[in-house]
Amino acid sequence: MIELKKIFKESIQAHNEAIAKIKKDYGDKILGEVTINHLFKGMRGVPTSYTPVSHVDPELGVVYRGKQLFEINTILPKIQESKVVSAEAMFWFLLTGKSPTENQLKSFVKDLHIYANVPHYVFNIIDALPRNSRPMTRLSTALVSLATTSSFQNLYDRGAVKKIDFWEYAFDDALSLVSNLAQIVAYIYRVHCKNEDPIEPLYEIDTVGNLAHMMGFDNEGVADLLRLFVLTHADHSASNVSAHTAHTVGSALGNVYYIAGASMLGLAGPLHGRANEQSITWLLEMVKKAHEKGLEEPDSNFIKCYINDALDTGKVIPGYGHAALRVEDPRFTMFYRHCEERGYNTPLLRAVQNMYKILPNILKERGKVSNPNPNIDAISGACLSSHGIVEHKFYTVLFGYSRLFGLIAQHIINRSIGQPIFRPKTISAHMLDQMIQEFKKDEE
Ligand code: CMX
Repeated sequence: MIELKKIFKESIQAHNEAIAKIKKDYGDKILGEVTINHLFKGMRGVPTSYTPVSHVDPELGVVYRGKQLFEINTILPKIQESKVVSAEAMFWFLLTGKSPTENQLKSFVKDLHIYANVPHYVFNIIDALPRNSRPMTRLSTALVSLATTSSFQNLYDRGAVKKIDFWEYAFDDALSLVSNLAQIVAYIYRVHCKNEDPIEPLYEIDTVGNLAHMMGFDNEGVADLLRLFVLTHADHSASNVSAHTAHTVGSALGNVYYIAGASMLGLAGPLHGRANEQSITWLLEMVKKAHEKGLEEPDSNFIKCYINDALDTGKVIPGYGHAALRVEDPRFTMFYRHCEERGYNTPLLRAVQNMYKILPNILKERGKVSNPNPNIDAISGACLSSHGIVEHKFYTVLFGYSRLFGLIAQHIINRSIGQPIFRPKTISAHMLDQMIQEFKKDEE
């Protein structure tokens, strides 16, 4: 048994005992109320899911295991000279709530190589999709196609696994997926975004270093940016579209590959993960329009007019606003500082900075948007672009790659806490009508 599995087993036993006590002592306490408006507002803010992994605080941003991102980057171990925590350490921490030691991290990096083995048919399936398929379609299809390798599914189908042992097989599948992700993602990038040959993985290097290598970037700048991607995108509670999808599919005892594929389709929507692609398209269009007007770069007057025109025609500005946050997204701040500290200064990053100075005030003045501040998607694409990763349609794949670390950790935990099938209640128009009649009677 690899060490992480042993440590997870101990931590989850303690966790489950604590939850059993909470259910016994406080199980009937009320967490919130649901109004009719909630039905028509995406159940915003209604507590529906549980995970020990992360939550989103309206003021602090995402909090992993009770810790903010800045803190996590200082306490978890890094690979060699890297300035950003390693993805393996992140996964360990998300799963167990503990930091691996330097030696544990080194062994875990090696352990993951043992699990790595992408069957060749997966690449054939990725290639077989129509030429105009989006990279996220290729990613989710590849992930679902791996279900044939699921030991959980195969044993479950044979009736050979007891409920109490589900997590062990979920764990093995999950590690296998974590170790194969980089190769799948890099293949989609090289072959379908760049039209170039795939690059073979290296052995004994960390998974993100390997991803950068397989994408064709053998430099620490790109590897560190991708590690920052994992740190900032790895989890975001259990209630956003991708995480909630993962929980729902998993609650029906779907294997980790179904969960991963389904959650990536949720992430692919423009109001969720794809906002980072849309944000970069928006910025590029703004720069292009400024050039057409004879400006070298969009200046503040131009940006103000451009934004106001967009808002007047009912357009949503990608990368701004948030359903749960009420401050500037700390993940945006981390990317901003990452670029500043390294002296990156491309026209796109300058456009991000100028938008940042102007847009929140305009949104605030208009008074409609709950949070006028930037979220991570306002800058992550410009950072990738400044590092030479200019294929915008690929950006959500990198977001998905990073997010899967958290979703996979949540999945293993869900299997070990005996997560029940998810089944909230639907109110039909007929039922609502009946309820309204009752309210009217009460008012009379
Ligand atoms: N530009 C213009 N209008 C915006 C806006 C923006 N960036 N953000 C919100 N609004 C509008 C909404 O469309 C809504 O308008 P209507 O009442 O006409 O429908 C109004 O302001 C109120 O919305 P809200 O309460 O502030 O925000 P929601 O919780 O409804 O939506 C979100 C949140 C993220 C979908 C929204 O802010 C948005 O569309 N932002 C741009 C897309 C984006 O950046 N998404 C990524 C979010 C992070 C992630 O999940 O990955």
